[in-house]
Amino acid sequence: MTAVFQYTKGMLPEETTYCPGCTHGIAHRLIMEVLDEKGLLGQTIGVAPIGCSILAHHYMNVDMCESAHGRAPAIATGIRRVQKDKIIFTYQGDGDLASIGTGEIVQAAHRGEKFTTFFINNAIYGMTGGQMAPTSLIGQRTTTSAEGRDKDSAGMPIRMAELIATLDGAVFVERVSVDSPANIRKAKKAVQNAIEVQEKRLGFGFVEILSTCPTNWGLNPVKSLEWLRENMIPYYPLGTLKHPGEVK
Ligand SMILES: Cc1ncc(C[n+]2csc(CCOP(=O)(O)OP(=O)(O)O)c2C)c(N)n1
Ligand code: SF4
Repeated sequence: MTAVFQYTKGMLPEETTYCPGCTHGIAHRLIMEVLDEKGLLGQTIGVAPIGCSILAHHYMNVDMCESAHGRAPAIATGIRRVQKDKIIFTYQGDGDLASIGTGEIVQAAHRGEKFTTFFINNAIYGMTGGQMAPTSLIGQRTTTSAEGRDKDSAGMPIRMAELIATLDGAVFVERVSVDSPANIRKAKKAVQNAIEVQEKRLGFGFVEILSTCPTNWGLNPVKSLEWLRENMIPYYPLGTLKHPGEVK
């Protein structure tokens, strides 16, 4: 019998703390599946963020390090300087990366640090109860924007992939989504390409993954996927923004 689906050795057999329908789990699985398939689990060091994925090191079967809020790129930079042979990645939410850690991610990309960042954009602060994030959409109701995000007081939602793509040190930048099987397959391809870029040490790699937060969006898992598709993708267009051309 042909196996069509298998457990990946990249994930530890732990029950996660994620809410039902949260797509953090899909993002974890994709990254760890790629590392498993490439035989890189034993050579990888991940840096976990503050946020709902703070316990990513409990779930991912690679060496991992925890970082203070937003500081994962600085830690990954330090690890890269002393661990030249390793595959290194950061895994960060939008509050972590696009708010408190904006300086760290911009400077790491600018320097062309040779690691990969997986940026989970769920347009809200998940762990702390649903406050507005820099990525929350105009009109989006959050606990700190009860009437909906207002452009005049909060600015427009920040498009991190576009911002990072302006920096010369960033060589691979792609935005993907995990809202449907087809998009999940494309997301996996982006993860594969980003890791290949790092294996070749071409420069900084950034994969933005549009994700859901059913709990703080106040929607069930299926409606959350629809909300992502109808509201996030039009503002955060999917696709490759930067590609070094040396990977397939
Ligand atoms: C310096 C600092 N400021 C604020 C916090 C509180 N805090 C913890 S998680 C979090 C939000 C995380 O949101 P995000 O990065 O979007 O991840 P998600 O939980 O949505 O996956 C905040 C504000 C903190 N831990 N440290
Ligand atoms: S609060 Fe949101 S981001 Fe956090 S685990 Fe629950 S659904 Fe996921």
